Amino acid sequence: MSIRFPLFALACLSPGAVQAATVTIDLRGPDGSPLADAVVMVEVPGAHVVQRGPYVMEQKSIAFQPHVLVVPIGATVSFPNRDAFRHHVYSFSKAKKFDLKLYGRDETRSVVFDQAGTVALGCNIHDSMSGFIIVSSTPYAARTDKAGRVTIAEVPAGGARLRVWSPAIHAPDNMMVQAITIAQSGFATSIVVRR
Ligand SMILES: [Cu+2]
Repeated sequence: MSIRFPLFALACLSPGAVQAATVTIDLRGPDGSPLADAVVMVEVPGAHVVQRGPYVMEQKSIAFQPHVLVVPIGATVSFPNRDAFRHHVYSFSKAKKFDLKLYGRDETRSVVFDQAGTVALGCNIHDSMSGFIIVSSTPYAARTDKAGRVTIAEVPAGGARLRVWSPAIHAPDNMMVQAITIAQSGFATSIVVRR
């Protein structure tokens, strides 16, 4: 699934306006298989996030769904419980610490994520429950699909910083960072995550 954020600057088509390009990234794991549920963020100077909620992280069938959710910084995320029993959702992550004490079926709680970074979710009752909320400071952010691919449209051409997050990336914060240059014709690359 790719999430696309329109760029308001596109409305300005005067000469000298920044061209918008499409960024396509193919991610593969160390064994060569497609890396799904990774998050690609393209940081562009001066770009501001846009809130396009609602952002929802369900507890369903004793799992967080989706497993990985990308939200812009400042987003309010709701955590509805769709199971017939209670969950107790928490995070100890630096980007957001919170604790949603036991609540039952079709009840919900919400949390505002006001700091960029990775928020690992857990449930106090069900140790097997694991999920992630990636809080992005750039509007050009999306999750890789089952084919390990992400396509982000309307990114301003020019210098940018590419961030890739996946638990499969063995680096601080599971994050790979590299400088890229986005041509007006677009930017596409394949990245193999090393062990
Ligand atoms: Cu639970």
